[in-house]
Amino acid sequence: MSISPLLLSTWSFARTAHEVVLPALEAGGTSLDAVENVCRIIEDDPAIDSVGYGGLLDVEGGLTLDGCVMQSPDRCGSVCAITLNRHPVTAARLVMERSPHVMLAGPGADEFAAAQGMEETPVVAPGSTEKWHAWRRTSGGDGSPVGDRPPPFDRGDGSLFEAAGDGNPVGHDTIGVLAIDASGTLAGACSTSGMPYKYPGRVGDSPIIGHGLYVDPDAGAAAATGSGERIMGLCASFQVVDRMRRGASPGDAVREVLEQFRDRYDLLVSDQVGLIACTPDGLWAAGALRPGFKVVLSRDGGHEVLDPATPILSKEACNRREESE
Ligand code: SD4
Repeated sequence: MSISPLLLSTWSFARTAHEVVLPALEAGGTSLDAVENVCRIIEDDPAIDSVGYGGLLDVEGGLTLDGCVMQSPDRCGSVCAITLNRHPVTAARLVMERSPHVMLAGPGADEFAAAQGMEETPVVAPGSTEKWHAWRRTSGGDGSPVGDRPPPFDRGDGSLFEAAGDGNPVGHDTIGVLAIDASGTLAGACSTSGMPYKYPGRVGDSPIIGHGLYVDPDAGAAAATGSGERIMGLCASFQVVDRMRRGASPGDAVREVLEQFRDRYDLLVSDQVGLIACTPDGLWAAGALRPGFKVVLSRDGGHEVLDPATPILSKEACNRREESE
């Protein structure tokens, strides 16, 4: 059976990458190549300060990148805390295809990628260093929280982070991308520079199979974006796919998992979680705890930046931590 290929990504900054990658997918390319290539384009863009080159630094001025790729429970790969090149999803694919492991971390992951032929590329963009210095001047530079402030609000034009006038970012976001190719094969990938000004060594949900990404070839695929420390507590992507495996629609699966975030955490104003999901036959859904999340959907030669379904929480409910204090 021939399926209409589909690309679905988190955040509007994915649109330009979709415009490059969709034609190849529709010409018979694989979903695995598509998700890797979407991530590579975003990882190369120094204007996107949450992924790859251009990612915001850690508290000590270093940059570590995380990413993963998945086709099925027995075909997945991941790297975290790499520092020598800006393409963690490519490195993760190499782990999947050329190693007996699923996940490599830190120097071992860098060494493996280099041994597989990945060239070193500059990872820290000049703009990231400038932003780090500005943050040091205003925050004290000790990694202490800069206050609870709203998460990023995607206006749909591809830009997300907006310094709040004091050099401090207002939140974080990452690229999660799901694809279906003409043969009906699913693939997903996730790539991030992690939380801005994180403690060195911090790893979030994005490169961890089942947290930032999960793909079951028979049931569907899901990816998460937002507060990694929240997403990791609920195995969010696995939960979405597992619900679909047991018969839920993508929309119901996304909504039920987001409701768990609402019900099981005392959320900060800064906490946002966005989820995307699709089935092998092309049904899809997206949702978020709060307004401000957008997705890019590409199929039949066209691209749309869309608001997901109504956010789970009202604005008032999102602020409940403040209300309780
Ligand atoms: C993380 N979830 O490291 C990742 C990155 C991010 O939206 O902010 N994603 O927490």
